Amino acid sequence: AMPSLVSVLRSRGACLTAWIATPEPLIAESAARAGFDCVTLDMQHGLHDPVSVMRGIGAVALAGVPAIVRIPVGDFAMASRALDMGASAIIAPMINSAEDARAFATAAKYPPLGERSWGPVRAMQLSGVSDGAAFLRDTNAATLTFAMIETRAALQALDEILAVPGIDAVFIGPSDLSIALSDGASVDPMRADNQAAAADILARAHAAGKLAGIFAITGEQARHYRKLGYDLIALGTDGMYFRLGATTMLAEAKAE
Ligand code: 3PY
Ligand code: MG
Repeated sequence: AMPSLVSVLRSRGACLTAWIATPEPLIAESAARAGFDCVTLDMQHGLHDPVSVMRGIGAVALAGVPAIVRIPVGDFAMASRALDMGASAIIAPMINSAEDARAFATAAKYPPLGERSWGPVRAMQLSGVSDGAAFLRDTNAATLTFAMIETRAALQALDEILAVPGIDAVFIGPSDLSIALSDGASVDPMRADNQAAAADILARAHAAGKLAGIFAITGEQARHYRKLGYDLIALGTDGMYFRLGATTMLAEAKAE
């Protein structure tokens, strides 16, 4: 059976996730086999669609690590579908109010936390749980909801978002947050004011008993975030892995 992100977090403390935009299962499986703790399939800026998410989750499961899906903005029905296909967690972008957070939780959690509709055939097969009652009992706790905090509105509503019972975690989008905090003047995740805002979000999430994740563009940034205590750290994207590998190998080949 495919391990859940919750169980991997429990055993390792923090997880590094690959971030895959290309809707090809072999790319997701390769990332899983490269040693990431989990693999995220991106439907917001990546090219994944419902069918490639279904196939990608299967490929990641084959490699024995959990899959996460980032849904498109506001497409909370997709959160239910991705969970039905066996996603271990959902990252929802641009959660800017308690209302957004409640709509997300409503789609992602079974009653009494939400109103997720029943139909988890693939998820049950991957989890190895064949008893519907047991799956219903355990799944709200085993599948994580990450609300992305990446606007001024989200920062203002943070405590209300954190108070929504079906929201398990926040996930900081440091690029969008840096654009928002500079009123569009710059995109710079490491800018001091942006890092201070991120540290504040992390502290408030943990104080509320919720998990916190963030996106890192380099290995060095990811190490920095690991030391700060983030629970989930996304590292780069498939495009970056390809480019970095290709340019490094070409430079070696062309060296005198
Ligand atoms: C952001 O940095 O805005 C993100 O959404 C990271 O994926
Ligand atoms: Mg973003």
